Amino acid sequence: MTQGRIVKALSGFWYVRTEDGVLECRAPGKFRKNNILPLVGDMALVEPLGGGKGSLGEILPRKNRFIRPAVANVDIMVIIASAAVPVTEPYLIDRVAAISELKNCEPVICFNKCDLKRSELCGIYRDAGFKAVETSAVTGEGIDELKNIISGKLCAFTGNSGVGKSSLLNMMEPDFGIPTGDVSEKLGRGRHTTRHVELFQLSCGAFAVDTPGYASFEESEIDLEMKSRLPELFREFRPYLGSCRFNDCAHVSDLGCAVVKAVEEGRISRSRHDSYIKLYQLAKQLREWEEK
Ligand SMILES: Nc1nc2c(ncn2[C@@H]2O[C@H](COP(=O)(O)OP(=O)(O)OP(=O)(O)O)[C@@H](O)[C@H]2O)c(=O)[nH]1
Ligand SMILES: [Mg+2]
Ligand SMILES: [Zn+2]
Repeated sequence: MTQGRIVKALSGFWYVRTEDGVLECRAPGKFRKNNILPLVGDMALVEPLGGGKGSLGEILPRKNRFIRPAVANVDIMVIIASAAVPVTEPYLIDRVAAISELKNCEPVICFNKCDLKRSELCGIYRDAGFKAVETSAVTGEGIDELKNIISGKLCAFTGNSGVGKSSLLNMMEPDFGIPTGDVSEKLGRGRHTTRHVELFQLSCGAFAVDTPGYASFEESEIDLEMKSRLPELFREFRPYLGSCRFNDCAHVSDLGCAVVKAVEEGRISRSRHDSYIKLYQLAKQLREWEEK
């Protein structure tokens, strides 16, 4: 048995980088029986079978795991957004950021295509306590800053289709040559250029997962744990939690709510609070449904 990291998942094969190179592996039947789904980013024990092939033996314990993108052991979630076409909704950023916080994974917000249009949102995220970078995969602006942030970490590049996840990776390492696609084609046919999840090793010492863009984050990530912890998953709410008039304050519109007061006084951004309300309502439905 040798140990390695799963770097790609494609059509029922897992590709594991080991000391002897990348091995193409199948999962044994016991994985399916025990409901074990290996993920890109996983550390695994592998039985080499010769000829560049192997068999997965065991998945080592994970720091965290995401359903969509399907990745494990993510240190940093790089949420790529764009103010140019295709424009990213703040709600998408906030949803992914909250889910990342829940899983002990640091969200970093990257406003790409700044050569076309600068985002007005960057300040909102910096004020809220996030690292936020403006980048361009065309001019190279912000690329070094992004490299510094992700250096030595396993990070996942996420964001709606066409924001430039693959282009940014290519800008960082021209050798990657990852296929990228035309935005108008993506919008027209709703097609993703990137179809599978793959982990790339960067010369800055980072490991980056390129993922297919998605229209909506997997709702199964929004569970009861997320519901109970939702307010603290919005990091800029934390100083106010505990100062509301009612202990069971939902921080939505309640009388005497310290969070709502901070929104009204401009200390918390309204768009972040709007996203909180949407997630709160989603999570609330989930509980009502589960209790039936
Ligand atoms: N002007 C400009 N165009 C960009 C930038 N980044 C990406 N693009 C263009 O946007 C289009 C989509 O880029 P991709 O890198 O394929 O986007 P993606 O996020 O990987 O998309 P999916 O794989 O479908 O999820 C391509 O035509 C890129 O050339 C940028 O910073 N500036
Ligand atoms: Mg892509
Ligand atoms: Zn409150």
